[in-house]
Formats: sequence, structure tokens, C-alpha cells
Amino acid sequence: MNYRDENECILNIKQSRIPGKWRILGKARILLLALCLIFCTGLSGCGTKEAAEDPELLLGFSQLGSESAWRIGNTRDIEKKAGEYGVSLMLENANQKQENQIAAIRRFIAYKVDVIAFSPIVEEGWDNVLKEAKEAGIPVILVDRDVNTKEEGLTTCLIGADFYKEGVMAGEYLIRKTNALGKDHVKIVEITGTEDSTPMRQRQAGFMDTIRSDSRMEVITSVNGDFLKSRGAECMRELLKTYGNEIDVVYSHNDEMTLGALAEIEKAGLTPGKDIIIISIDGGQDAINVLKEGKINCIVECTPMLGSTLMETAQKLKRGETVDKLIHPEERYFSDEQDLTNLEPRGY
Ligand code: GYE
Repeated sequence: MNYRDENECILNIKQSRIPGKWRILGKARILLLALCLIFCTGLSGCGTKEAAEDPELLLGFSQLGSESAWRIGNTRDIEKKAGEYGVSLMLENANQKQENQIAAIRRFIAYKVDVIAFSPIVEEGWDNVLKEAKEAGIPVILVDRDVNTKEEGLTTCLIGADFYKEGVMAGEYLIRKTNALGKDHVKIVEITGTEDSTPMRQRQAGFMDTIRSDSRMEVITSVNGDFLKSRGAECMRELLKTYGNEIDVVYSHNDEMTLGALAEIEKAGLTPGKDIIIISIDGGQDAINVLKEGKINCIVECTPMLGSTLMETAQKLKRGETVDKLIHPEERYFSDEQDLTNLEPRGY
């Protein structure tokens, strides 16, 4: 069966999933099963015990798109780890559209996958499809981003970064930098990620809560760059037109938008990292290289490597075990305060 024709990719849907297969076999099936039983009980450690403990798992994963190096790294890691853990993965890419994600989840339900995982592009609008998954008895794992549903218990857990803490780390860096430069007032522009997405909401909240009580901080405007490089550039162009040399700080919710913005700052004859303090989030290799060149001042890490935890959690759910409701990876920040010469390659 090749699912690839219909959407981005799919690996190994087991033949035994095809509805009606076992029904057709009738008496032959019973005979086959009996023979199998006799054969296997006659052999100690022939593998059946292990298989019963860890039955093969079919996981449906709806990725939200390919908007950034982070997202591409995340998809690759999930594919790689599925292979390593022996998990059959149905992977669909929604190309930034919520309706595509809803349709993908419905297909996973129709295929009777064991576990559904998805990275919701925005927080609202999932109630109906999640109720359908619940009625079908299929557990749902949230990867990376959260949902906001009316009913409790429609999802089992969330595996993803603590975006609020990332915003706090960004704010704390800015306070330290302002102290180091001895500035008594800084004007900040914020370029946010996709509106109504969890990282956009939490990265903003964490940052604002951290700088709010510092009277030197002034956020002059906040614009939506949708986590895209092209939008980051557009936003920066507009911001420079409106505020010109007034801007002291750019706080951008991801590396892609930051890299787009940097090119515009340079085009305007300003030096990013010096004339304007640049704070970003993610920590992909390209952005880290630019930080090392001194054009970005701080990058708060957000790791896309969630694949192992996802596979382990899905396997636990398949075995009927309970799982932690919230799993945050450990994260740090990279900045011009540190010696980064020996930093390991980021892997994405
Ligand atoms: O920071 C950004 C991506 O949800 C954590 O989405 C993710 C964010 C990530 O497009 O680059």
C-alpha cells in the first residue's frame, strides 16, 4: 500500500491492517494459528514473548509544515527515530494549513493507527477532530505545540519546549546586556511567530513578564512574522521605515525571521549585533554561525530533537501504560557572553 501518492510520505503500513483480511481466511486461519502455536511453544525464546511485550506500533504523525530549519530538523528526527525504534510511521505534512492537519488526523482514525501525534499549528479549533479520535479509542500525543480545547482529556500528553521559559531567558539576557552597555533606555521591536500558536503566545508572555518591571525597557511595537524568513524581512523593512534609527533591540521569535531581518538591517546601513541588539530563538546551525560572527547577540535554544521521546511515549501508550502529561526537553541559551568555539554542531 503506498500512501505517498496521496500525501507527503508514509512508510510500511502493515498488510494485517487491511480490514477484512482475517475474516476471509476462515478455517485456514485457525489451522495456521494452531500450527504456529505448536511450533512456537516447542521453541523456548523464539521471539513471541518479546513481540507480545512490544507489539509493532503504527503511529500517525501530522507535521504542521516546513516553515523553518527547526521544523525540517524536527521532521527528520521523527522519521529517523521511527526507523530506530521499529515504529511504522504515517507522516503527513500540512503545509501550514490547519484544515490539512484535521484531514490528516481523520485519515489516521480511518486507518485505525495505534497512536496519533501532531504539532498543532494554532491552539484553537481542534475539539471536534480530537473527540472523534477519543471515540475511536486512539490516544493522541501533542508534539511541540499545545491546544486549547473546551473539553479536558482529549489528548494524553505534550512533548515540547517550555516556550514561556524561553521568553524569560530572552528577557533576562536583554536586562544583562542593557546593564553591560550602561543604557538607561532601550526601544524594542518584537517580531512574533504565527498568531495564536503556543510558541508565539508563550515566548511573548515570558519576555514581557520579565522586562515589565524594568523601567528602561520600552516595547515600541510587536508585528507578526509567521515564523517565516520572508515575513521577517518584510516586517523589518517596514519597521526600519517607520522607526529608523530609534530601534535598539529586535526580539524575534525564531531564527528564520531573524535571518530575514538581519539582511534588511544591513541593507539599511546598520550593523546588527552592534547598532541593534538581536535576540532570537531556536539555535539552528546557520543562526549559530551568524551569532559567532557577532551579528546576533543571543539565541535561546529550542530543540527540535523530540523523536526519541515521541517514540518511547507512543510505545508506552500502545502497551496501555500511563505517561507524563508534560515532557519538556532541557534547554539553554547561546550568547555573546560565552565562548562558543567548541560548541558541538547543532545537527539541523
Ligand atoms: O521555534 C520555529 C518553528 O513550534 C518551536 O516553530 C516551534 C517553532 C520554532 O517554525 O522555528
